[in-house]
Amino acid sequence: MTLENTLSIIKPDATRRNLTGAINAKFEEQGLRIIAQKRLQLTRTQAEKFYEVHKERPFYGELVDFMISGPVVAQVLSGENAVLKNREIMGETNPANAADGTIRKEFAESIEANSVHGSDSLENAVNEINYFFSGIEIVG
Ligand code: IDP
Ligand code: MG
Repeated sequence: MTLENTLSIIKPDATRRNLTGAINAKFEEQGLRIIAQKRLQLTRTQAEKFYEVHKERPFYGELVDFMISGPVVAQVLSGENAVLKNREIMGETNPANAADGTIRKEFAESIEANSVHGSDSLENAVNEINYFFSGIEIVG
């Protein structure tokens, strides 16, 4: 058994539609624990830095605009194999390809406004958690 932490972000399309609780229920029903959580209005600089790995991709500018278009909820999710498990709960990036029951299938509006972010590796999870949270804010 490998207990992991991963970073989740509930994106502006979902906070706008008051879906924070519905999305959190998906995590909890499937065995992930929310061990840190805060609602934030990201600045442009903060969003640019968070998505720096996508800087060269054609959608980078629009993605940053979207991520600062309203509040987000940053979270640390904990559980067995939490990184991969969260990716499964989220579903594919493009909601058209996402499996039934996943967050993106049920809630996403588009490939961009796809309701949630989740770390894609344990190494990125550590870096992304440290970007948003200090140790004292994470209560496992
Ligand atoms: P992921 O969120 O499933 O890990 P990534 O490829 O890391 O997907 O892309 C980061 C985010 O960029 C996506 O969640 C989505 O919001 C946005 N995005 C990805 N591909 C596209 C695209 O083709 N057009 C517009 N936005 C995109
Ligand atoms: Mg990604």
